[in-house]
Amino acid sequence: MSLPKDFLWGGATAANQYEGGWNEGGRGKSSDDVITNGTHTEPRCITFVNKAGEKVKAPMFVGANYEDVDHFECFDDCLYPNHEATDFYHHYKEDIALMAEMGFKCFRLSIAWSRIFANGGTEGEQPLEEGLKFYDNVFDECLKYGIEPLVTLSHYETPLALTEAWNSWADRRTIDCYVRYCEVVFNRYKDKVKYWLTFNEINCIEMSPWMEGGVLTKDKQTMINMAHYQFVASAKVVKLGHQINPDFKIGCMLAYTLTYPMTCHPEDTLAAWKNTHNNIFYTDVQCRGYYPSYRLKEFEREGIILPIEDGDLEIIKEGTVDFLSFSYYMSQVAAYNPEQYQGAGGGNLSLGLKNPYLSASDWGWQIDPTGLRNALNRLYDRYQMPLFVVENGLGAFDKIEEDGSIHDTYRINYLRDHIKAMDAAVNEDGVDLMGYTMWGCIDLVSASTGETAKRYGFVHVDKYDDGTGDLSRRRKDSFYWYKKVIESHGNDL
Ligand code: BGP
Repeated sequence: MSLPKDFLWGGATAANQYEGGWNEGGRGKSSDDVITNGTHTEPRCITFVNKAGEKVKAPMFVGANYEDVDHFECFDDCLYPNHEATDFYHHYKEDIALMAEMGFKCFRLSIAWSRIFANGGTEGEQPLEEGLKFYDNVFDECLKYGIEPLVTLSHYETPLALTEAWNSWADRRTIDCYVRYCEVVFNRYKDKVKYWLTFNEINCIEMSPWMEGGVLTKDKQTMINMAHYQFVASAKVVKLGHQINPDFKIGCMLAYTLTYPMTCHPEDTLAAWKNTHNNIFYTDVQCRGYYPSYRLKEFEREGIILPIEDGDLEIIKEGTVDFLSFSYYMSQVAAYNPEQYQGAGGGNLSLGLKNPYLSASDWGWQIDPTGLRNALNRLYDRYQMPLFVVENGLGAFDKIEEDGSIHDTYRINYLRDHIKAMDAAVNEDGVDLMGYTMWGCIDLVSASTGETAKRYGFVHVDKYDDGTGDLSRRRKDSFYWYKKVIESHGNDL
């Protein structure tokens, strides 16, 4: 069997982890410019000076309170891997040529909002021509090779000026800034870009509000306010985009986590379902256009109040997305009595319980290709709208052999099994799937740990965790393998 002829095969990246050039072209700082590198076990930190004048490093996933911050600062004794990242800014021609050599039909990237509006697009601020020109060049380069750009409007970075002004997405005023920014890029690129995503992994708000939108808080009410503002912003932008170009396809983006019950104990099934609800709450709103009852009940129980203003619910209803995109890396296990079981361990994300039937990556992410078929079916059953796998891949240590080759058979095996699962979902189960952009096609910086040693790419970048490396590019074995896969529409695996 094979995947459809117009299937969008390709790779995915994001400006915060790939682009670099953080202080060029008038670009303003983003929330990612003040996070340090981490390791397997040490978390990434947000660095700032507090009201008492002390230097603070607050773990990114736990955060700090906005009230504690006097100002953000980069400290001399810390490394900030996102500043240079893997330097797409200066290598875009070379990188896009490599993508074309593999036969990419689609390249997912994000626009760095603070490259367009250094201060986030506050009232009266003018967009930066140099930033706009950079993405013109990037899109022209893609189109030259027949590669369709897929653009994420906000991927894990927000102009730091908005955090400094009012704690970013914790404040309603950020909606207008985002809409202004989107209007500028929609108008500028309306003849070059057709596919857009409003917020990367929007459901990560409640795990890391800093990563998702530059918000410093530990408070659930603040996170839910943030979610509501992003829902309204996303819906407004979907409507606006369709006015600017009716051919635009604008999607949402979910970090999908398939959760299994640990046993067939009915309470375990409920525990797994609760996890699933937490996960798909975000797509329920963005794809169906209203708040689901299970979450409204929870808010009522916990005294959380949605900051709804006149017109918000109508906007959310009218601005449902055209397609649902998601990332899929692993599955999880839940139990009603989790203390009885061993955790999946590894990394610094919450990974749930250990699944005895699966192996895991070096970062403890439990590898589950069949779970992808399951995920595609569940999402398609629930929403009946086109799906797009915009992230999937294996973060692994790579070794360069003496002759310069990199034999990443583990990566090929991972991707092959996941592509087979997609094929089954499409050809046996009838799922409508638009494409597949594997994550980190050219090596880049890890979002959760800040490491470059956690590599995903078909192309190796000479860049290391101590900041050294000449940034040169090198094809891995998987590069040649993926080229064959695309050429054969997924037949030759
Ligand atoms: C997703 C993010 C990406 C990416 C990927 C891999 O959550 O959208 O930005 O980084 O996960 O995660 P990591 O980089 O932590 O290995």
